[in-house]
Order: sequence, then structure tokens, then C-alpha cells
Amino acid sequence: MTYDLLLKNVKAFTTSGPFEGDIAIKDGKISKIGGDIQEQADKTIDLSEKYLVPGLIDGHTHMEFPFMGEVTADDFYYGSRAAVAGGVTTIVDFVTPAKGQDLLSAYEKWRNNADPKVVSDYGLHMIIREVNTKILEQIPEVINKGVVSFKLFMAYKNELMLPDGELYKLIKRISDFGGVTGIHAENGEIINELIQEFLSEGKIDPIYHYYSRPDIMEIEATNRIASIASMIGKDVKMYIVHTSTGEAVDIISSYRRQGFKFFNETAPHYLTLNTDFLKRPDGYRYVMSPPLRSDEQRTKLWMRLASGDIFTIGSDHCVYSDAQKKRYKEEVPPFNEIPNGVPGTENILPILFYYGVKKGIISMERFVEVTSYNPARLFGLYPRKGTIMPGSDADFAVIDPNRKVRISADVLHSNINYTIYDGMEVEGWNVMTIRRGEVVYEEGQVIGKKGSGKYIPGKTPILL
Ligand code: DUC
Ligand code: ZN
Ligand code: ZN
Ligand code: ZN
Repeated sequence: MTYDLLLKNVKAFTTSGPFEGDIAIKDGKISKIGGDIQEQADKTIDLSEKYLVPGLIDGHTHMEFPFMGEVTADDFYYGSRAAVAGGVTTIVDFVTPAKGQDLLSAYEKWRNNADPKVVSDYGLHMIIREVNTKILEQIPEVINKGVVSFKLFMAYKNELMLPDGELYKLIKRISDFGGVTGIHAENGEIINELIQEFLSEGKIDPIYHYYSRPDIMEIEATNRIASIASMIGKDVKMYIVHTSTGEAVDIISSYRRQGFKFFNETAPHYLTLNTDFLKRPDGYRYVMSPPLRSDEQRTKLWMRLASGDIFTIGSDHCVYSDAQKKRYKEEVPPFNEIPNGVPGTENILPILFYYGVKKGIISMERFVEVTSYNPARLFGLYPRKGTIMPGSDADFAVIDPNRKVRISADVLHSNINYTIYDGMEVEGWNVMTIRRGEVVYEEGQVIGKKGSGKYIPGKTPILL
């Protein structure tokens, strides 16, 4: 038989260790893995000197996201281009129903936004912002559509926050149908009080965003939601999104040791940046929630990533232009009016590879676990995604482990003219992305066609 694509001299990494040889691809799937494949192929790529990993799964993006009065600047085209440029072959984006909108029509809207534009493949999570009979009824229906993971907010009072009783009711309902509940864990009531206190004292600079959302607000909310979910039972699957403190990770780990299926995600900015960035003249660009933390917390997160206590890395890619961040004014607006969110999908790979693998903090196996294998299992995409196995989708990132890059907006692909990683020098860069057997990115150029990405429905999540 003639293969569509043959990858020669591959050094591949999976969760079970490295492997050297060839990989043959047919009809978008991995067809054969072997020592030296001699059969014909339409196209052959020599990957000597490179590292091959499963295409990254960024389980946390907000494309075309209506939030805080703005819609994020990366639509599904720009956002998924940035993703594939960063070796991400699948994003899992958050369907965000409008107030009063039902879940199924919000799902349809997201499919209609994404399908004509995506370059990467994509899955969907469902945000639930209010509870009524229709919404409760539709939970099993959206799970049937492949949306098996949800996100509930304990913060953003008056916009997305839910009270404890509703959180309880929803986690129970989602769990009854085998879904996973993601939680934004920060104490929104108290944060709202702190915001009002600072504003009344005239304290409006971006750094007060951090002071109004101290570490303990995440730790308290994590502890509270873990307590609530544990009461429902051991079948509950829950993960805390964008965890920014070591203490919140430890709470979840302690439940996991008791047999609960509770997990954590962290984001690349919490691993690399600290609160000082909020004090710069462009500090408004660094406003996201939870906020950037101390270097001590950064170190704690790296240690927990190394130990296996952090389950996934998601970027929380939520991009606003400078104009949006500043609300179209000259002056920086008060901290509570700056739309929350930062870019990141294109930066997961270089940050984890350089600061994690090259610096000797995590192994390549762990890199693969947190960037593809674990998100694939958590979001019901495994084994189609998240591994290198015959029958799986031929999704790969090709890393040049020695490529030195100075990060700037010029080398990235988001629809904005800045990056929060400006000037960062890394060694190790994604040089080619293959999505279902097709080269969609090579050496700075996104060549995947608009709308060529596919919706990948999630199945029941596979967890320990
Ligand atoms: N945090 C952000 O920074 N942006 C989007 C939503 C969120 O929780
Ligand atoms: Zn969040
Ligand atoms: Zn988010
Ligand atoms: Zn480019």
C-alpha cells in the first residue's frame, strides 16, 4: 500500500518513553509505527535531529468570547492559527451562553462560529452561568453532542458567578451523566468587597487587581468546592481550571489520595511571570484572573508539575487588543474595568519545553502527559487524540530542541500587536505541526486552510 505521509528518523516521545523509528500515515491516522518502514508514500519527511510529540491539546481557550463588555480579539481563525503555530492541534474552547440563552442554542452558535474558520481541530466545553429547568434538562443533551466538560464560576459576581447551592446542583447533575465539571475557583463575594474598598480609596492601578484577589481567595474557594463535590460522591469528576497557587493544588491532591477524581490545570503565565508585571506601564496587559502571583508560588507550581500533582496545562487564551484593554481611552482604566485575559496558546510548548524540560525540572514524558495525554483523557478525546498509536489521529508537533528564539509579537500569530512574553529568550521551538496527517504549520508559516479543522466530539472521560 502507498501511505499518504511517511515520517522518517523520528525521535518520538510518549508517556511511556522515547521511541526511534518511522511513522506511516494514511487517511489522517497513524497507520504503522516501525523501525524502518520501506513502503511507498506520497510524501516523506525526514525528522532527524528533531523531537516529535503528540499534537498539543490546549484545553482552555476563549475565542470570540463575550466577556466584560468586549469580545476577544482572536476569533476561531486567528486563535486556531496561533494554536497550530504553537504545536497545538486541538483546542477545547468554552461555549459561553448569553444571559437567558439555553445551552443547545449556544452550542449551535459556537459550532457556527468555529466550523468555517478553525485551522486546528477543536472540542467544546459548556459554561453554565444560571440554573433553570431547561438548562438542567439540556445537560444530558449537550453531553450527547460531545460536550462532556463544563465550567462553573465561583467569581465574577453579577456576570458569571453562581452561589454554592447552584454549584452543588449542577455538579451533581453533570456527574449523573458522566460529565466533568471545571471550576473557576476564587471567592467572588469577598473579591467584590475588596474591589469596592480599593476603588473607594482611589486605588485604581493594575496592581490592585492582584491585591483584590489574594492567594487565599483561590485557596478558600478550592477548599470549599472540593468539600461540596466530595459530599456528592466519588464518581464526581472535577478539575480546577487555571490554578495559580501551590496550596490549591495540594488541596485537590489530598482529595485525589482519598480516591476522588479531582484534578488541577495551570497556565503558562503562572509558571513564568510574577506580580511585578502589573506594576509596569503596560501592566494592564497582564490583568487576568486569577492574577499573577509571587515567585514563591511560581516555584511551588513547577514543583507540583514535576511531581504529577498538576494534571494539565491549558493556556486560558483570552486575547484583548491594547485598545480593548484600555477601553479605547488614552489613560489606563481602573483595574476592575480592564477586560481579564491574556494570550498563550502559542506559548505553551516553548515555555514548558525550555523552562521545564531543558532546565531539568520535568521529563519529556511528563511534558507529553500534561500537554496532550491528560487533557485528552479528561475531555474524552483519548485515544483518538493525545497519543502516538496506530489508529490515533496523526497529530504531531515537531520540536527543534536547539532552536533559539527571542519571543516577540512578530514571531507569533494572534490578532494583536503585543505579547506578554516579549523579550523572553527560549531554546526549543515548534518548527512543524501536523494535524490529521496534514502539515498545517512549517517554519513560521501557517499553511492549514481556514475551516479545515474538525469538531471532535468528546466521549465519556477516561480517568483513574
Ligand atoms: N480569567 C481570565 O483572565 N479571562 C477569562 C476568564 C477568566 O476566568
Ligand atoms: Zn476562569
Ligand atoms: Zn478561562
Ligand atoms: Zn507567521
